Amino acid sequence: MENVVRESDPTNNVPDAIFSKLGLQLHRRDNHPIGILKNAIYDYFDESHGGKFVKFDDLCPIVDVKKNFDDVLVPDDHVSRSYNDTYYVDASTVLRCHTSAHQADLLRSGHTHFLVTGDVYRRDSIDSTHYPVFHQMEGVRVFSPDEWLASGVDATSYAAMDLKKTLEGLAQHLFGIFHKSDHCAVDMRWVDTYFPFTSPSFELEIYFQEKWMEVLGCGVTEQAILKRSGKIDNVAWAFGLGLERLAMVLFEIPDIRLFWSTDQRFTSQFSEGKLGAKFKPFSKFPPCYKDMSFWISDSFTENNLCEVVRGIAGDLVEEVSLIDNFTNKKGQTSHCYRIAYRSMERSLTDEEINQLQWNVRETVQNKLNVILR
Ligand code: FA5
Ligand code: MG
Repeated sequence: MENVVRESDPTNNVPDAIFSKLGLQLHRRDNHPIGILKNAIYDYFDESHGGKFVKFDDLCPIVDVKKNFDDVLVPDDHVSRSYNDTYYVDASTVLRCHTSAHQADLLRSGHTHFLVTGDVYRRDSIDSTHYPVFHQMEGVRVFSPDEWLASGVDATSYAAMDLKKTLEGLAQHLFGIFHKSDHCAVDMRWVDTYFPFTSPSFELEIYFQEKWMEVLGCGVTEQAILKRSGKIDNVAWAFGLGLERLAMVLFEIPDIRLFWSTDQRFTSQFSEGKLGAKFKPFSKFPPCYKDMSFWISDSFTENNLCEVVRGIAGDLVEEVSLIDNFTNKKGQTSHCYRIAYRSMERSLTDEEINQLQWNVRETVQNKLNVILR
């Protein structure tokens, strides 16, 4: 029945593979790395804030556009609202693209310290640290004037300082020693950034697999959000952590697809409360690379390409990367993408890969309005 409804609704862009992830709730499994990490973060907040943080981990991921965007001040023309970036169930309903979708409601109902953990959904690129379904934990803390007045600094600086201190404390709790030491467990840095719902805003990056990887976004909550929930004299901070990315560092999990593996060789390596366990790769099969070049049209987007590739190859695709891009004298633009195929669980045959690539080429040509070269 769902299929009938979904296919007849032109505003629905949720493929079956994504739809089938709804309800799996990896974050509520105590023996799964995502659940183990969630519980460790709970422990940290319980210890540091005496159990003041109220926890939510079962809020429905299907939300109104209003909750996901308007309530957190995302402008009407912001890219994240587009069908290219977000999964729409219908014109006014989305699969939440962040746990920030619940901030405003929880503030309105009077909460001042809370954590929201859940599965979130995004049309995105394909590589070892991006997956269309992942898990975030949102944290929000509201301060009352007496908390910053005594400190002598202004409300915003006070909240920003407390935010960074709290998250550095979390990093210390999870990884041991915080940066700037030769003996540190991980290298981290703060980067200034922009979010519609916070100002100032920051990201925390961790050095992983020879690159800086963003693990969370955070900042001081925009006053408009607090005012709307009746908190006129307050200041607040908020953060949203990517649980997969933190878990990859903590458990040394090399590829984000592994979180979805039901292979015993993966699942048996993790158990409740064991944060330190390092993942032992059970195999490393060779990747197989296939390149494809085409003339793009104005409507071409990389997210659409990734959606097609994932629709055909599923978790057998490891990475899609643009390796060449040029515009000729006639103004036509050509892209060359390299697709890396590799299973996490077995060897792929040449035949199998050729068939996948053939299907990808055909579908790209038919659906994406491009001309293969
Ligand atoms: C947000 O989602 C903001 N809502 C976070 C926030 C909350 C900021 C509260 C301020 C206040 P961002 O789009 O950067 O921000 O995503 C947050 C984290 O989710 C990223 O740092 C990253 O760790 C993770 N993430 C984002 N996209 C993916 C993806 N495709 N796969 C896996 N993890 C991802
Ligand atoms: Mg970001």
